[in-house]
Amino acid sequence: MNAPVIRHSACPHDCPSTCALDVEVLEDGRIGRVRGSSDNLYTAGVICAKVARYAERLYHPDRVLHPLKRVGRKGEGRFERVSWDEALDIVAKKFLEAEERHGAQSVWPYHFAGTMGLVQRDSLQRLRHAKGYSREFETICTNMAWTGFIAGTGRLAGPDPREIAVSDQVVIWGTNPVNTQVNVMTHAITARKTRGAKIIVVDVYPTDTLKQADLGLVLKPGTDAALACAVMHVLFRDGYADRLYLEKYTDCPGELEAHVATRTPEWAAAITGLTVEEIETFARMVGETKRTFFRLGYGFTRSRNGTVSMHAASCIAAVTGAWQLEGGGAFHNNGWIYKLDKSMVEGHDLRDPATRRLDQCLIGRILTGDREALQDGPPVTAMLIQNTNPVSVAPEQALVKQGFAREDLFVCVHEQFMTETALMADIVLPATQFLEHDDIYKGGGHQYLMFGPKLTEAPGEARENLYVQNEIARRTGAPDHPGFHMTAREHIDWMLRKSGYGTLEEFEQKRWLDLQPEFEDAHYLNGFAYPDGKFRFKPDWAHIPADNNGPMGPWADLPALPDYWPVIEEADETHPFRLATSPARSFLNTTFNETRSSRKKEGRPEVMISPKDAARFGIADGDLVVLGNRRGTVTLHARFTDGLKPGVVIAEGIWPNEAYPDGNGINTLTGAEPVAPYGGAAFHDTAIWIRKG
Ligand SMILES: Nc1nc2c(c(=O)[nH]1)N[C@H]1C(S)=C(S)[C@@H](COP(=O)(O)OP(=O)(O)OC[C@H]3O[C@@H](n4cnc5c(=O)[nH]c(N)nc54)[C@H](O)[C@@H]3O)O[C@H]1N2
Ligand SMILES: Nc1nc2c(c(=O)[nH]1)N[C@H]1C(S)=C(S)[C@@H](COP(=O)(O)OP(=O)(O)OC[C@H]3O[C@@H](n4cnc5c(=O)[nH]c(N)nc54)[C@H](O)[C@@H]3O)O[C@H]1N2
Ligand code: SF4
Ligand SMILES: [Mo]
Repeated sequence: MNAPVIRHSACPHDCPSTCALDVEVLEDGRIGRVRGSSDNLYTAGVICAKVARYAERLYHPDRVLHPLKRVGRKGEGRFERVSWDEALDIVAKKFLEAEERHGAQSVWPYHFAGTMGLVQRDSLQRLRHAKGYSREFETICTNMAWTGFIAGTGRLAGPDPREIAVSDQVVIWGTNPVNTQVNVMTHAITARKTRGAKIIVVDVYPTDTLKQADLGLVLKPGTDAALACAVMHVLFRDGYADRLYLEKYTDCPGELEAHVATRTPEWAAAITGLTVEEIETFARMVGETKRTFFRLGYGFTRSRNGTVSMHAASCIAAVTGAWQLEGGGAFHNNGWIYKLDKSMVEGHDLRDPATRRLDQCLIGRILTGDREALQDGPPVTAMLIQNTNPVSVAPEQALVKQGFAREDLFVCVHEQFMTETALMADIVLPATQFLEHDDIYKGGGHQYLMFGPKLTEAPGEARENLYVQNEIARRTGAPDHPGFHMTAREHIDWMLRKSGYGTLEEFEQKRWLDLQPEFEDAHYLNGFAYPDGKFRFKPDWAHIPADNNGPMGPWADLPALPDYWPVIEEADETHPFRLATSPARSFLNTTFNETRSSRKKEGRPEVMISPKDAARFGIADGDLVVLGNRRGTVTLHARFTDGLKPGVVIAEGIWPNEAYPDGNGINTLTGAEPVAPYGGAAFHDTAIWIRKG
């Protein structure tokens, strides 16, 4: 047999690393091993284990291969094979019926980031806008983090992430890159090896990232802003603040200094559960090492005060003036730099801003008829779901399941696997995986725009998202639009040309485009992205330049200056524990739930609890325990874990509901109420009680 041919792609998953991939294509056209491209400076030859073994997911015996029509009761799991034509005709008929009965807004196309491909993911918008279906306010992941970061800087961008490797100190805050974005570790370890850089990690339990740190801070969930304020207190107190920088580049340094004067390490210790010494040490390390790179993750923003925490952490770099140095500053995501023209893919000319934009996280309330969540509009009676698995990942899971069980709700799920959402569908359509279709990807955690071409044939009758979107448009009589007649490659070519990035042919040759802005821009040396060029310690919370539905949640009470904002779901006598639902290494949300190797590595659903806390409730290591709150209960096994703060428990991963003895997944416990000021779900901010099962 000949040696496999190496072709190139990009990882399509919702992971900030968006790795450049070298893919073995075997003689028979099948895919072999997947590796990280070593000539991509961010990927630098390293990818996570779950994607390295992607063939397991591609050639999985459980892939959906044919269109299916439900024959049993809802959710019973009995389907029969039908043709694509028959399936799509049923979908079109049901959508037209819904439209006739309650208006077009009773149809809710629902998607997220199962693929991050800009064509296959976002073409759903074109269908939605063409038909006037309800829009989707995409809140499940980024709202608090992005809003909080933009609050200070004015835009979602920062220093070149590759500069981590030339930093003298890397602060990895509220992210667990060993699990969630392995390349951050690659560059941080390079800095450690080549420059003796220190690595500091802030998390709520001893993650595998934290265990590698020179200083690992385990604090109570939702208290990061207190830590940030105390750090700034010390920086001002001990002369580490860069006063020239503050004067030139920030809005109100004097007010901030006066404000944090009372935010002492003692004050923060009482809130965070850290020792005064830990806080002083952290602050001193940050003060003494100006070239510090703050790599701010999503995890610490998934709390009811998460936006404030992100903003507070980003303020530290402005106090030290770390932004001025290569390898210094704060980075969260590079969304702003790409400036792609997506008007064709998304059909912007068809968009009617008056159409309601339903909050994705409120899907449970929406499907169970909550008037406020429905924005006083018609009920949702028909859905097309692509790239997401709400019957596992959405908060208020009990309501979500109740909603999907409605007999009067028609659901079409386009999927690669029989997910728990697909099981609730009336029609299931087989979807391609990324190596079976063309797409274009932008890196959130780096600065490359990348190409992911079709490299192999899809199995069975699997078809790409674009096909389904275009066919439903045609069969429901949507107004015509050139976007409905273009192939994925034509869409990519159009997007590149219109954005000033050349042609698809050139892009394909280059494999990626490095869109890193100039140093001065990336480090905001030409000013921050507000009209006066100043970083905001005091943001105008109702007018952050971020995508939003207008201010929501208790936004009017947001603290003016960085502060600990006590709106989290505090523990109390009846709910003595705080639960965070951190990411599992071998799953990506629920993707890879289906592969045997990932299932084996993750074992079983467990809750990490400190032996001391467990003893108080008569719980032994490995016992079945019940976690509960007003939203429901979850049964799973206890795992003794050292290094947790008292009263804090961690459940890693989004396992399918069915993996739990009582069929209730972890999101049974998480809440959906929008976080201020622009929404999002507080997945790591849940008060619960625990008892022996
Ligand atoms: N293996 C794997 N990789 C993934 C994912 C996955 O599920 N598994 N998910 C992908 C997706 S969709 C995303 S958005 C990214 C997210 O990746 P990250 O930015 O890493 O964010 P999270 O996964 O939410 O959580 C990161 C860490 O934050 C910690 N944390 C929780 N609450 C707090 C807090 O209050 N303070 C602090 N300091 N830390 C806290 C958690 O314990 C966790 O270790 O990862 C992506 N990559
Ligand atoms: N408890 C708890 N819940 C959470 C989180 C948490 O930290 N804790 N994290 C939240 C976050 S950050 C996120 S982003 C969400 C993510 O939640 P989801 O977006 O639902 O992510 P996945 O569970 O990975 O589901 C993606 C689905 O898309 C499918 N898919 C992939 N590619 C394609 C394609 O090309 N076409 C089609 N039709 N389908 C495709 C996959 O097979 C998979 O079933 O979960 C959230 N839920
Ligand atoms: S680290 Fe993230 S982007 Fe890289 S291969 Fe793994 S899932 Fe994909
Ligand atoms: Mo996410």
